[in-house]
Amino acid sequence: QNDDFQWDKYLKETGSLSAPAECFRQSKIPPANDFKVGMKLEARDPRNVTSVCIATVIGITGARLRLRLDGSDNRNDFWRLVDSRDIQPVGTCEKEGDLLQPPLGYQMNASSWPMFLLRTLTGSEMAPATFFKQEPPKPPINNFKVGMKLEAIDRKNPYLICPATIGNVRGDEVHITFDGWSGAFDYWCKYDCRDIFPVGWCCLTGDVLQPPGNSAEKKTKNKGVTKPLKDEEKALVPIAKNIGKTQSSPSKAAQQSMQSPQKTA
Ligand code: MLY
Repeated sequence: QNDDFQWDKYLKETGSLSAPAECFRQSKIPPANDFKVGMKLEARDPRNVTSVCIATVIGITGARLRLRLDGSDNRNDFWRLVDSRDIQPVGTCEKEGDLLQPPLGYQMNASSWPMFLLRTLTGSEMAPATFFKQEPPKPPINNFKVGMKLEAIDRKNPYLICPATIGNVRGDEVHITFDGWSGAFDYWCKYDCRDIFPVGWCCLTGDVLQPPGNSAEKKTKNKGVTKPLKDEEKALVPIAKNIGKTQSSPSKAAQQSMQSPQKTA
C-alpha cells in the first residue's frame, strides 16, 4: 500500500529531523504482540473511563489490539497498545475488589448484566497475563522541538498511523500536525501520550504507516508564485471567467471539492 514511502528519503527531501526515540513514552524495542483474535481481557471503557469492562480482541495491528466491549455495539471499537495500562487480564478487577461494569451504551436491561457477564466469559479464551506488557516510563521532560518528524495516530481515524510533524510546543504539550493534510486532523496532546511514535515504529511493529497526504504539495505549488498579469493577458480575463460557466465543465463547487485535500469516507 505504501511501498513508495520511505522515511530516510522523505527526511532528506524535506530537510527535516526525526524526533529522538527518548522523547516518547514508547519502548525502544516495540513489545511483542502475542494476542489472538477472539481473546478476552479487561479494558477501561474509553467513553466512561471510571469503568472497567470485558473486551474482545477483534483485530491485531502491529503492537496494537482492536478492541470491542462485550455488550456494546460494533461502532465504538478502539485500539490499544499491548503495553497500555488501559488493559489487563480477566480477573484483575475481581482480585482488586472491583466490579466489572457494563459498557456505556450497554444494549440490554441493566438487570441482565450479571447473567450476560457470566455467559460472555463462559467458555471464552482469556488472554494470558504474560501477553500484557509493562507500560514504559514517562520521559522526565518534554524534549520535542517544532519541526521534528514522528508517526502519530489520526484520532479521527484511530486505526491509522501517519507521518506527522511537531507544529508547536507548549509546556507539557505538543501540537501534532499531519504531513500533507490540512489542520482538520491536528491535535494537542501531552508529550508522553501513547498515540505518538518515533519514526520507524510501524516498520518495526508491522503496523501500516499511511503515506503523507498531498494537500501541502498543492498549497506550496500555488503559494506566492502568481505573477502579475501582462496587459495582453488582462484582455483574456473576461473570456477566462466564462469558461467555468459552460455546462460541460464542472461547477465551481464541484471543482473545489475535487481539489479539496480532505477526502471524505
Ligand atoms: N476519510 C478520510 C481519512 C482521512 C485521513 C487523514 N489522516 C490520514 C490525517 C479519507 O478516506 O481520505
